[in-house]
Amino acid sequence: MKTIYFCGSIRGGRENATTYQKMIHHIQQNHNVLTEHIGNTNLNTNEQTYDKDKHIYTTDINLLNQADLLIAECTIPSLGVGYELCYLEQKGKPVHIFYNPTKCNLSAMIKGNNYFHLYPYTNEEELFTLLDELLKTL
Ligand code: 6K6
Repeated sequence: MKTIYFCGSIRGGRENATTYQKMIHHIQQNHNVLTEHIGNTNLNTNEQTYDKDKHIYTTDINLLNQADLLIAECTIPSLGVGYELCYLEQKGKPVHIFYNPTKCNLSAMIKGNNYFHLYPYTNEEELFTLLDELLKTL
């Protein structure tokens, strides 16, 4: 059983929150997901105070340090997710990135980096087939 940090957009936009939630539930069948809250479909993303943001940052860095690997859904661009991908790259931990190329133009800083494992998908069936293939290797 691996300890996984799942990343998805929060302030970047919550349009794909249901997909994050389904991916998290799928991963949780066999692994420990540190960030179940990313799949919360009732989030108020407007609530933001400096103190709360400091707490979120400190908590998430602590969780990132505990993770064996990172899985991200990157179709919705998010500064926070980009930061997390880079953070785990610097720690030398595996980073797996899912995205739908028919719905986004993924940044060259992600697509052009050979360190990252990329999983382009065009529909939900393909997404979960690719996710299963990855989970089988863990
Ligand atoms: C409470 C419940 C769910 O979300 C909250 C409050 N906000 C955050 N809580 C935890 N992690 C967060 C929060 N906001 C951003 N993050 C981290 O940054 C997550 O790990 C996401 O992967 C990433 C999203 O960044 P933005 O830039 O899209 O917000």
